[in-house]
Amino acid sequence: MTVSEKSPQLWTNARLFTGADSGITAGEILIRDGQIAAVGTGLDAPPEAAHIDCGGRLVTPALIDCHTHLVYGGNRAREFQMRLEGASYAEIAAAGGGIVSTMRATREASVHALVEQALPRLDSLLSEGVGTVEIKSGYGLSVESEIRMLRAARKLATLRPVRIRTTWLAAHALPPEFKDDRAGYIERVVLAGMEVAHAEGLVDAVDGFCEHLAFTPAEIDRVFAKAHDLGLPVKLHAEQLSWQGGAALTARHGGLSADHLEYMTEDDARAMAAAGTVAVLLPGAFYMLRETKVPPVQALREAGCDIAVSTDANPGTSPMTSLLLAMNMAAVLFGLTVDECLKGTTANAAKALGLGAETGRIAPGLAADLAIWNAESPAELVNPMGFNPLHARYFKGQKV
Ligand code: DI6
Ligand code: FE
Repeated sequence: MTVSEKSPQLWTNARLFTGADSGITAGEILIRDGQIAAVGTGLDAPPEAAHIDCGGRLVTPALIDCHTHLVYGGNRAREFQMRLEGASYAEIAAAGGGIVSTMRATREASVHALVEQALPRLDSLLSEGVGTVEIKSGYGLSVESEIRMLRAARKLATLRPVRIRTTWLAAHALPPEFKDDRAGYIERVVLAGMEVAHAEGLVDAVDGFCEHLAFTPAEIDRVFAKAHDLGLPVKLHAEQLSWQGGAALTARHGGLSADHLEYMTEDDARAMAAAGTVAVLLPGAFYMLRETKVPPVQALREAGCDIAVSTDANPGTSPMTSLLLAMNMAAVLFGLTVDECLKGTTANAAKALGLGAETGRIAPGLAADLAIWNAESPAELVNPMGFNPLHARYFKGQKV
């Protein structure tokens, strides 16, 4: 049976992980106009409603990857090989590698080429039931090429059934031409470019990399102040390799999320919880860098901080395009529970993007972005490594 976008649907015989509560419940979903109209049992459906029998399968909100660098040029496989053969990160950087090598390949690529290179990565995410993806700039490091990255990100949303949120991350690294002029880079590229990109409707949020090898809290503070002037929400790569105070800074600015967080403190967790700033954990980067400092998950729980999980898909430190694998790694490496992993890729990931009222839960009024799994319980999604149990994905009520 074909189900048109407008015709109502009654899904029956489902095991629901709603994202709103823990665990699963047996239930039904009524969908109208691409939105969830009702959730429960014994729902009243209009006579014209299409009936979809879920066959006792697990149904979750479509997954949300809330931190990715999916758009970039080239790859860093050769550098990976060099590191395996004993080269240090510094040697590779000195030989023109690292973020700067991706910068060069990204600057050389047209919007079309960036889209073509990103599509297979996007398709990898979507094939696992993802319905919303955040994509950052940050590999162009000039106004023009950062904007090109975000145009490519927006273009992806016209080519696939997916919701894309774009993030201005010009404060990712200092390009070589500004090596001796940090303030000039912030002023003329990060801040000025933010304004231009925002005027073109390309920016949903503003991010930065706060780290000894990237930008200081004082520099990020300026970036955030500009974001506020433009009415844009902020988020930050914080305490990934060392403690810098970025998480607390983000909380002070009422940020959507602070991400990575291996080196965060209990005070940071309390500040983030009080500000409603989501803690986004990125086990792919932890794994690739062979990091040993685990983010303080118990402190986040005790503080009442919402936790999300994401791929951090990027060519250098997390060349991973599987959100299911990210969940498995968050469980095994960081000690998250199955429930935390699922909430972290649905309800809390939506909150990290400011989309909590639009998607990420199975609740009335939200988009009917849903995933049906060949599974009976959420643990069956988190446990396997490299296995995809997706049965069907729906985007705004349409099977895709
Ligand atoms: N944190 C990271 O680990 C990456 N960016 C960031 O903000 C590094 C990205 C790269 O090496 O290309
Ligand atoms: Fe990142």
